[in-house]
Order: sequence, then structure tokens, then C-alpha cells
Amino acid sequence: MFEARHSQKKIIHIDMDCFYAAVEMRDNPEWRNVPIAVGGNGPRSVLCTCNYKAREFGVRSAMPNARAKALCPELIIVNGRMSVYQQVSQDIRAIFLRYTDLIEPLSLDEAYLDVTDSPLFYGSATLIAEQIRRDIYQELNLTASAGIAPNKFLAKIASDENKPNGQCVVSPDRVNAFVADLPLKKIPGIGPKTSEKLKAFGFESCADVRASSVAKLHTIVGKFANTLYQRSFGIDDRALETKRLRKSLAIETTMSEDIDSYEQCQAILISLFSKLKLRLAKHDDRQISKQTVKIKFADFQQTTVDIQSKACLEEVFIALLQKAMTRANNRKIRLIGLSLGFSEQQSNDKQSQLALF
Ligand code: TTP
Ligand code: MG
Repeated sequence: MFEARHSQKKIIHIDMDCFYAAVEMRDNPEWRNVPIAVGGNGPRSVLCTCNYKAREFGVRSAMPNARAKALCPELIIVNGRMSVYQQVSQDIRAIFLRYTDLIEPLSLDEAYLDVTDSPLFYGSATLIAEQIRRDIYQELNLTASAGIAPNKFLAKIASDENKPNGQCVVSPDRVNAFVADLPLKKIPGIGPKTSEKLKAFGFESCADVRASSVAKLHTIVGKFANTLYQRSFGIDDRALETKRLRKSLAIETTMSEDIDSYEQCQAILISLFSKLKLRLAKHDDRQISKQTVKIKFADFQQTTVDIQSKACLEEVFIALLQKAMTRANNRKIRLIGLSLGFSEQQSNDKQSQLALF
């Protein structure tokens, strides 16, 4: 029992309300009380999103402009300003970082935060979420909604419950009740087609799925059966994917006293190298493209030497150090740094998805 409590996670899913449209309303007061949408203006354009006023008319994201105009003739369709949304997204990220660095961004306006080990607000994820939303409102003049739950799946669904400008907590004792009546189409991974197919077999809610079996579900949704069965009980073991696609990995040290002997420099390089190797283990999915040695001289001038390389090799760093030291001109050395460059390989689907925004 203690074990189970101990391993209980606290996940917050934050999602901005009608994000692009909200930024436009903020920056253009004349649009605040009228239905607006953000989209292109070509005849075949579709809307990116629309404000809640427009949603009252049935206007939705991804709807063709013409259809939206038919539903809501007074709808104002404005051009998007991606660079502004990207900047706001960075500002939101900076607010998240005040509360945790365990952040998994899903798109410009959405992220998971893991606050399981946060000591803030006596460890209350509910209060942390409230404060994050308050910060966003006070500093950026935008509203966000939040879901607070023991896992990503539940937190994401919960953030939609009290939109806009609301939050919903699914505490561990509420998981069962929350999930039982959940329509299957709300489960990420179940699109309209799969939802129709499941319905045809009599599956509409999580309760229907629970009463069945993985084997039966497999005949309908294939490989997704296992996940679907777990979700119907509110189970989701996925950890946050916080790894950013970094361009390089670097480590350096400033000496307490400047040094000038090659032997001393090499000894420092060797100790840095073993630390770099350790850190590299966490990035084993990346392809190395370059090794670099940097040295800073006593007069604060620095020099770098690099070489194309597909591995992290000590002897290569040593050779680079030797070359860098030929530029010393009798100056002592105050800092040595090693770094690895990575090639631009996309590590998973998430990254390519992010690139679409
Ligand atoms: P969403 O969070 O899906 O939508 P939203 O923030 O506009 O509205 P909600 O209050 O329901 O969360 O998407 C975030 C932004 O991504 C949205 O403002 C515009 C963009 N987007 C598109 O460009 N095309 C799309 O089809 C969708 C769904 C979103
Ligand atoms: Mg949103």
C-alpha cells in the first residue's frame, strides 16, 4: 500500500484556450467580443482555430473557411502570426520552468509537467496548476486550462473538462469513476473511424471495454488493444519525454590556477573525457558528427579545434588538444572544454510532429 502511494505520480497537462485566436484578441482589442478565427485566406483554406464566440455557431478548427462563413456570416478570419505564437510559447515554457524542469511539450500551446517530487505548495499539484495559470494570465494576458491527474492520459482528458479558463483534478480515488463513463472517442489514438468501428461492435464507453478482453479488442483495433484495455481502467505508465533534441553535448572546467604544462592539460582532458562519456550514455540514440576541444588562455582569448567524427574517442580529443596548444604562444591555460556535435537526426515521430507547428 505504501509502495503504491509512494509511486503515485502527479501530472499536470496545460493547454492554452483557443491559442492563436486568444493571442489575436489580446493584441487587437476590437476583436475581443466578436467571432474570429485564424486561418489562411485562400478559397481552399481551412481554419487553424477560432475563439469561443465563434464556437457557439459551430465553427471549429480545420473547418474550410467557406463552411465556417456559412455557419457564422459575421466571422472575421485573420491571418496567423506564427512567430508571435512561437514567442508566446517560449514565454509559457519559461513560466513552467519556475515550477519544474520535467516538461514534455506536445505543441506550441500544450505540455505535460511532472510535479511528483515538487516541494512547492506543500506538494499540491492542484495549487501548482492554479499558480501556473495565474502567472500566464497576469504576465501574458492569456488563459490556460489544466488537468491534474496521476498520469498523462487522465491529465490530458481532464484539461478539456472545464475549458476555457478552468481546471479539473482527477485524484487517485476518482480515477475509476472518471474513466467509467468516458466515451471512447475521447481516448487519444481513437479517431472517428476507430470510434465508429468500436461502436459497431457495441463498445461506446470505457465500461464496455472493461467488460471485454484484450483478445476480443485485438480483433477490432489490432495492436492498440492492449493500450485501450489499460486506458479503460485509467492506467497509463508512460513517463514524460523530456529529452530535447540537442545539437551538442559539452563539458568544461576552469582551473583554480592557470596551468601551462601539456601533461597537466592532458590529465584534465582525460578526467573530462570520462565525465563526457557518462553523460553521453543518456543520449545513446544520437549520431555523433563532430569532436571539439576548446581552450581559454590566461588572457581570456579562446580557441577551438574540431574534427568530423562519428564516435567519442579519447585519442582524438588528445590530438585536438595538442593542436590547440600550439596556439598558446607562451600563454597559460585557464579553461579546457570538450564537446560532441550531433547530426540533425530526428529521434522519433514526436519531433517531426512538433516541426509541423
Ligand atoms: P488546440 O489546443 O487543439 O486548440 P486551441 O488552443 O485553439 O483551442 P482549445 O481552447 O480547444 O484548446 O490547438 C492549439 C493551436 O494549434 C491552435 O490555437 C491553432 C493550432 N491548430 C492548427 O493550426 N490546426 C488544427 O487543426 C488544430 C487543432 C490546432
Ligand atoms: Mg489549446
